[in-house]
Amino acid sequence: MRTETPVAVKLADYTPYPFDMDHVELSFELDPDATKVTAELKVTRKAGAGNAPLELDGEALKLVSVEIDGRALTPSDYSLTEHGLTLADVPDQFTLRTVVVIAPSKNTALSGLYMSGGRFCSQCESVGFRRITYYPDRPDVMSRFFVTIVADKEACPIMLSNGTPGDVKDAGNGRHTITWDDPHKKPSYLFALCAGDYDVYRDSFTTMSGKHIDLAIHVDKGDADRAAWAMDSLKRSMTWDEQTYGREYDLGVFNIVAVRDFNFGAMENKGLNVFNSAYVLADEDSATDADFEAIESIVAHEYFHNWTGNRITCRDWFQLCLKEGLTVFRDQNFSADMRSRPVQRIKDVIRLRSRQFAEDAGPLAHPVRPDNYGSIDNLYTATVYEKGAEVIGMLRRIIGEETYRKGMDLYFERHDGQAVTIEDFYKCFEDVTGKDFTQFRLWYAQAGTPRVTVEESWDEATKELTINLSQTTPPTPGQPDKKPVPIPLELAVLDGKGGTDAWMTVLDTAETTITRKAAAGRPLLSVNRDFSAPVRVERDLTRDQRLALVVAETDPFNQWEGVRTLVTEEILKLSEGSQTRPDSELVGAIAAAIRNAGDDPALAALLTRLPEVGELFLEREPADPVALHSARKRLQAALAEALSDTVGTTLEAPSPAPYAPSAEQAGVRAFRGACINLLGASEDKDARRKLLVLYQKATNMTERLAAMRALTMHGECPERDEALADFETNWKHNPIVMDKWFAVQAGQGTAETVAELAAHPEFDLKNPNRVRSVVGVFSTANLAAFHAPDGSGYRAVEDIILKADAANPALAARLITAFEQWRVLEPKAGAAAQATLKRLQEAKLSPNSADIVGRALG
Ligand code: 0A1
Ligand code: ZN
Repeated sequence: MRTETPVAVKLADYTPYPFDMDHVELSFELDPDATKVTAELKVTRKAGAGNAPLELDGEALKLVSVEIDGRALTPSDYSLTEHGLTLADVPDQFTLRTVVVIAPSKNTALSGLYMSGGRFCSQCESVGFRRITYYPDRPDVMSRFFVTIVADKEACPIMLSNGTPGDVKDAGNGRHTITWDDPHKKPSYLFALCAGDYDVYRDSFTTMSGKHIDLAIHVDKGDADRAAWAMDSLKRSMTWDEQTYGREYDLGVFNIVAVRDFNFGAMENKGLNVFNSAYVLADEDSATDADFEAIESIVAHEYFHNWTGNRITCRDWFQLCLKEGLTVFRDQNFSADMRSRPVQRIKDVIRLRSRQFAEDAGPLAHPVRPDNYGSIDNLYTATVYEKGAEVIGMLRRIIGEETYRKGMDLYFERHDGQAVTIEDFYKCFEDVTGKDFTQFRLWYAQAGTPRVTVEESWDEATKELTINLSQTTPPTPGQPDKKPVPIPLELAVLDGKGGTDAWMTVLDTAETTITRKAAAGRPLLSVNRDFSAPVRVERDLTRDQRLALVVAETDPFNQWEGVRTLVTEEILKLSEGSQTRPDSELVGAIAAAIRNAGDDPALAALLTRLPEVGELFLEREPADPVALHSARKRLQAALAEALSDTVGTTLEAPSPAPYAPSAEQAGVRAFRGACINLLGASEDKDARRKLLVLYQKATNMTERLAAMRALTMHGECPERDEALADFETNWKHNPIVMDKWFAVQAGQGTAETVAELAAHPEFDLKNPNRVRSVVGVFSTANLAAFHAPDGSGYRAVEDIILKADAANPALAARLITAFEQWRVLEPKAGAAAQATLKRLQEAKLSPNSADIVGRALG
């Protein structure tokens, strides 16, 4: 049976909820198979709301009873559907009491209340609360929540919810109870409940006004020590938000719970953040530097939501970027302050370009603030998050840091406790600057990545460089014509001796011309420094001009970008056959740039990393992943050869000891990892043996994993098999580490590898991390195999996606987005991808997956 794609919800249809619901009492009698949820809602009709009925959302609930002011209702008093409960005739003020029963143990969608590792846990954003009780499950209905939990003492010694805990009391029959009171009004999506037996890592924090906060991280038994880094990250985040935004924490307790089965990275529930355990647990033995870095940034992200998301929330889900774009911008700046700003910027841009630019160029393109959606879970996109963050970055660049802070202060003061819109946010900046941001807000309304074309000419007589800048934004689904957007471009003219004349211009028309005087000879022009705007810059430069620019460049981001552009052009030439071997002069220049960056090993590591196949998709149509992969490998091998001495001396030196997850040490290990990776690409006969030794001698997970991955780059060989077998033996009891074992193989192998991994006894369709480490990695990081022209890659994932969809629609829908680029692929793969999407469309899909498939096919 074929599923219809969901009906679109439109921003233009927004109407306020006709009732206030300012006091909510919930009571949970926890039982994995039958949890009884009693909800008492104090309801008041809003002035001017007429005689609107009371409409409550509800899904997968078993209704036991409904009462108004203590009077039991009969089914003829209400209308009950699979989406909710409607009471037509209600007084202006009353207490509604409902009792429902839910089955957390059967909840495989991981939305609402579910079980993970034998413990209760909830996920309510965006629309999970309606799977817990009947309620107006929308972010503009804000209430004070009192939550009582009754649970078995032995199974659930710890019972958590939002706010402040009351005393634990005996409830008879081996059960106990607690009531949590959250004094801050909140929407239902920020509700959370976790209960079970945990080990707890505790600490405390004193805020800038001297308030004491109890901090606790709840993890699996035996894992408490591995929460130390997450705790350290949390305390640094709390300090940073005080110092950078003047924001103090506002409850006496802050709890984090780590769960193994989770659809996303983490969730910012008020005072009770729930995390995917992969983003909490770390130690040198089991976690890589990338893991430590991810934990630091996700802990910060969720904590920062306390102000940007919780204290001030979204009026409706179209405003999602109001909290997400802003909070990503905040966490990126936190990470930049904790580590290296240029390195952070480069990593953020790699992520943006590989995920968001691809999204913006395909059938799933949508504005940062969409004006309609089919399935809300599918709105958690790179565009909303990453492009949303870039837009805030441009705002700050245009108005300056101090004014940005004034605007933010006003936003916090004016809208605290409210559910607001992007317009409300920009009004604050209009009020502090006196400027009009109407045109700037086009960044929220227009999809597609703007292209900026740069042309220059030099007048030797007047010593003037004339710069012509023009912009266009390509058409995207439903948006054929685009208007010019304001693009802040950081520019500089460089004299080649370190002299830099830098300035910023805001390109807000289709085209403009600027002239710049130079002191002496023709300077070199540096454009979009620090990636000041999320655009594609097009310049007609020769290879030698680009090389000269790399040498003269004084902006670290653009130095990296210059090398990146050269490397990209080289891979494209190799993949198209216009060149058969990597150009030795170019390879030498790249190797020199890498050696010169030696005093910043993190930057050197980034220079060593060639663009992934997916990033090259945007450069040419049709994209041929197999040819791109092979070209990339050839360039990598040439680079490995040119850098063999550097690789040798780097890896002969010992790894930093004793281990610390600091940025300095991580930088050193990043370069060591880059060298290990070059050995993976190396045609040197001895490379495999060297890699196996590196694997065996590694003193930390970063290098151990890098060596194992590099061995898999060599394909089937005894050394690879030995490393994989050893890793599995050592880590089979640690699911987070085993995810890496699955991911390494999915990232390099073929369709057959996917089939083997899916048949492994530890492959678990119900665990999102495990499914992502196989299917997600294969389809996004192993594109030559995924997009194999014979369709084998697609067949390998199709069945898994269908099975996953039956259990967990949000997970499956996300996996299907890997097919979004089918139209730009070379004809054979393109046709096979399209055929797969059509088969999926004919199958019985969840609304989430049907939404993606329908849009992808267009
Ligand atoms: N607000 C979270 C992300 C998140 C969104 C949806 C989820 O379940 C459907 C879970 C988490 C964040 O930005 O971190
Ligand atoms: Zn977020």
